[in-house]
Amino acid sequence: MSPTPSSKPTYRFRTVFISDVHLGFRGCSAAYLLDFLRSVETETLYLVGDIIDVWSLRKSFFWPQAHNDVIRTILGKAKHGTRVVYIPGNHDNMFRDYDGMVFGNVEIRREAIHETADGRRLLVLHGDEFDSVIKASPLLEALGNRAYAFVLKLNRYVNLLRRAFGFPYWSIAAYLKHKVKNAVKYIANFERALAQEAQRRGLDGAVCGHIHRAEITQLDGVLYCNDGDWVESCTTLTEDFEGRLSLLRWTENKEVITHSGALAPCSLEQAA
Ligand SMILES: [Mn+2]
Repeated sequence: MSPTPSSKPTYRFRTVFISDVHLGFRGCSAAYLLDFLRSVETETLYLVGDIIDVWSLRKSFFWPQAHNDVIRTILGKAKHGTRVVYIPGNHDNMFRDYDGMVFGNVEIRREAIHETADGRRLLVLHGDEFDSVIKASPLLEALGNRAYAFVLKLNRYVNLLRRAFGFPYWSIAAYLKHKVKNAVKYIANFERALAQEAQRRGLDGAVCGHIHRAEITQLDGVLYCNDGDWVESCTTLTEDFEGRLSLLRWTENKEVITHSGALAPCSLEQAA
């Protein structure tokens, strides 16, 4: 089958994990996420929390067409054979009341155990459950406050300008997070708490979201994966059919995040 100009490339995965989409919040990068969802086929799609930002919707109602399209695209996948598991986060915590139920082919779960193609068992959960055990969490406070909303707003304008001048997407918030010492410490504590929980349960690792920082790393012999977010970094965690896990950054450029944190051009096998 030869690709026509209208047909998009399709990437096939065994599993895709996305979280922290924040639909209903102005900072949500729905257009990039839509492009991603329309470009991939996956057997299982985990929605790892903060998919709909109910907190933000309550403050000011914002629901553009693109946000609706994200929901429709996900429900379309659920209808056409993708197993969709929705694990609510803290911004959409009211859905936690429906633990164990199925709506429109979407399974709602408080948490899940995912088994990779190579037999590793991973705890999948949003991660806000660990905020209380981590002392000093300035980043967490920042996630809810006005300064953060301002940074994201600035982020949008800067990137509109960058795009107008032909520069690729660049995240101010992600950059700042890397530079602020307390934020770095909070991230380290969060990652360790998640890894320890997986270890405590005798699992091989954990997959989470919440702190908006994509990562795959080994901590105390346990795998820690964070699928990132779609307000700052536009990242997703993927599993291929051999059980290999990767982080992708999906903007104008499609990149694989390497273990050193550097970005490499996406070299995924393309199945037309
Ligand atoms: Mn969260």
